[in-house]
Amino acid sequence: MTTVNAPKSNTKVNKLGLEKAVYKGLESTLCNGCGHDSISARIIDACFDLGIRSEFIAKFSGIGCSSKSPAYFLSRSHGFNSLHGRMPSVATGAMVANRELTGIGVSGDGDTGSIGFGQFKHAIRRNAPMVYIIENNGVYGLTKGQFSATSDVGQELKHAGINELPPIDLCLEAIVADCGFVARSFAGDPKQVTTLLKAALSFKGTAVLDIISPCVTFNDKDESTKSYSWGKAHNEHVIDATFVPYFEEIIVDYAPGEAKEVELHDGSKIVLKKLDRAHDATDRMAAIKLLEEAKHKQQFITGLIYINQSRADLREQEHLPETPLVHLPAAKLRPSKDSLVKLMEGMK
Ligand SMILES: Cc1ncc(C[n+]2csc(CCOP(=O)(O)OP(=O)(O)O)c2C)c(N)n1
Ligand code: SF4
Repeated sequence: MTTVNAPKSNTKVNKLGLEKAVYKGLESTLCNGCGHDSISARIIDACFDLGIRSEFIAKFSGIGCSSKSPAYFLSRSHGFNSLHGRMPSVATGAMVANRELTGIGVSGDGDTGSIGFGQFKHAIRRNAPMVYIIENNGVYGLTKGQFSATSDVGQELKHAGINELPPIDLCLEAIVADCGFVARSFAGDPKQVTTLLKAALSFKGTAVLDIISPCVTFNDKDESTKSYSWGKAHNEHVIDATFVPYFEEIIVDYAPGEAKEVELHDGSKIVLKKLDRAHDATDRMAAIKLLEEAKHKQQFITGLIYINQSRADLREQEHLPETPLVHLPAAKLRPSKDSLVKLMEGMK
């Protein structure tokens, strides 16, 4: 009998021994060049680099081109494509039911800033454990180019006319709602998006990541703050955030003394490098002021804008048992007949 050795593959594998291809999804049906596809690619990169097991990820979305995108990454994960604006409540329920899962919610600026605005605020208020990604293109892409709640005032769109309403800043709204992780990036900045995604995936409460994601079909005019050209010209990095996973060697490429380290719950660290603006991401009021100032200058600040790890997440608030609720037998989950009788008696 002869033994044939399988040819050794030179393809890079992660700490689980998995190739990046394992983290991919279906072929995208979005327009060529859509910023949402770049974000899907970054989610694949981040999960591959971190060595996350796709089977322990649950992807959630609402309705929109952005909300279609979970089909294009992590095909081995759980997924729920919910109703328009309803992603946060579906994700909240699933995260409570199964504490073993890491949640990734993908939403649009319409899905979050318009119909789902209340849901967005309440998920943050509860500190539902999930990465909440807003693929922000300042337009309703799927329904062909209406203004969204983040469209610029005075902006003109072919069919919608001129927008007279001021935009909602979703990072500002997240900080006001007491979100413990608020970051903004630009789909065309792969390094920063991947870094922030890795940090967000290691955060234990709601981590909001607002990513400017140009809609090449309905909102890519040079004067739009959500276009590629505007993004490239006005993208001001507030901090250069370097994420260092706990299971890898710590590698830093900048001089000691310039960095500020924030330790995340799982032992991994995020190192913040102050650039020309001395922004302290742990200072809530400074973060609000920064965003307000940027709004007036029509700039978008990118990087980790605010971090606060002191809030208990929803699972802690609910005192969930170690065993995920989905694995508990019905007898343990349902109140006993006696306790229900007592409850009813108490209401008489
Ligand atoms: C209850 C309800 N209202 C309206 C719609 C129509 N609708 C579908 S997607 C969408 C907006 C999508 O915009 P956004 O969330 O910004 O995502 P994008 O397509 O730009 O990625 C709207 C209004 C719907 N599907 N359901
Ligand atoms: S319409 Fe816009 S948001 Fe939708 S897929 Fe095309 S480029 Fe992307």
